[in-house]
Amino acid sequence: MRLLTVLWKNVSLENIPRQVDFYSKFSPSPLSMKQFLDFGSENACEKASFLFLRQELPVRLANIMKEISLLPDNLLKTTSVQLVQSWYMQSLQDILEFKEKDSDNPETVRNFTDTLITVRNRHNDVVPTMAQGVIEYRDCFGVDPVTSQNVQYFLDRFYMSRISIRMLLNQHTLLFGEKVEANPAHPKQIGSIDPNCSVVEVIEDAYENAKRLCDLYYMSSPNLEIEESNAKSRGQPVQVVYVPSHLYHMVFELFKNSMRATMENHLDKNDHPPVRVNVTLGNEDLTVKISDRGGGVPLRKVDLLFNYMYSTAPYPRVENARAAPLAGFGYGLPISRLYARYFQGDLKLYTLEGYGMDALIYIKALSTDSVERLPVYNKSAWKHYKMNHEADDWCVPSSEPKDMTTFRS
Ligand code: P4A
Repeated sequence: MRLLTVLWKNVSLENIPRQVDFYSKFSPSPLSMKQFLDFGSENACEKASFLFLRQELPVRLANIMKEISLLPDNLLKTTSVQLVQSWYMQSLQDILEFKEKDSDNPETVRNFTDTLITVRNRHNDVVPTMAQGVIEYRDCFGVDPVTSQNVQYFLDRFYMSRISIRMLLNQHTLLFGEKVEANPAHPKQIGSIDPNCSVVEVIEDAYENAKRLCDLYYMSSPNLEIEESNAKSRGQPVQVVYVPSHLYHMVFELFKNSMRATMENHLDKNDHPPVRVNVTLGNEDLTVKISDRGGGVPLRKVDLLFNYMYSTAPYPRVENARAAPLAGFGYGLPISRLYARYFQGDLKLYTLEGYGMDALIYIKALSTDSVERLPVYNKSAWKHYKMNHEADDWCVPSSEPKDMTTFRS
């Protein structure tokens, strides 16, 4: 009976490893902002989106599933990673069922949208579940620089893949799904994209919500000072074609960090230096700088703030454990950086130890430059997992400076 089912239904879970091999041989196709907008314009075609996604989603899923399967056995075999892997297999199977269906049947196209909603919900808890896998691994085997580097490489690619897949799922369901999926609060958005995203409005919104958390915990909070400059159209507000929720995610995270550092660095006074934000639109870049006077961190520790293995709770984290609500931290910074990089931007921290931190978000000013940045599974990615880590090609500084008298003859 089982055999019959397998023969009859081309797509079965038993068959999934073969499907992963097959679809991972295709490279994902990065979309530009313009292409996202075109899918959502007046002549928006649900069928075209369906035809694109039933190929592209399996390709993106299979590419990253290949990388999951290359994880070190000790990590791959944790119950958490097994669970995540099973979600990916199930979702790949669910979507592949539409490969054999008639794209001219409106019911097929409607069922597809429902399937995408199911898939999106299935993957809601991927980030905390993966984090749990890292905790399980760390509790058993500890942290060493090589493992930390490999986990960093994998999770950056894995979460970037996830951001991109959710972007595709959200666009399709927001544009073509039931009315409940549409967003009445933002009628001018094309799915999750705002063609005229007002950067300062998003920043003020994120500040207010971070301030609320800060007030709850510290009974006070730093003020906000915004400076806006538009070098392209002087005096005009800075706008960009962007996903407001991505921008919100990044600045909310940075505000929480700046507020926490500011409050902890000025515990005795009730007068706190403000958090200063500069929003500038140039020809190529839109830059948001968030500056605080929270004392900064030593340069040596900046990379740790982006490190998945070191910043996974409940292991001791970078600083003290006092700041509970504002430290809802965990993967806040590394994932914010992925949101920035997803459309070819970046997020950088510049520390001035003893003074404060400058956090910079770079966003492409032109929608023609905003193209998805996607990981691809190939020989070069494969090497990263199979590489044997040889000795570093930089000297290890000795703690004892050599006594120069040694060299006297
Ligand atoms: N100084 N500066 C920052 C932090 C400290 C900071 C900090 C102690 C460290 C860890 C943390 C939150 C803040 C900042 C702005 C940033 C990032 C870090 O964007 O002032 O949570 C783990």
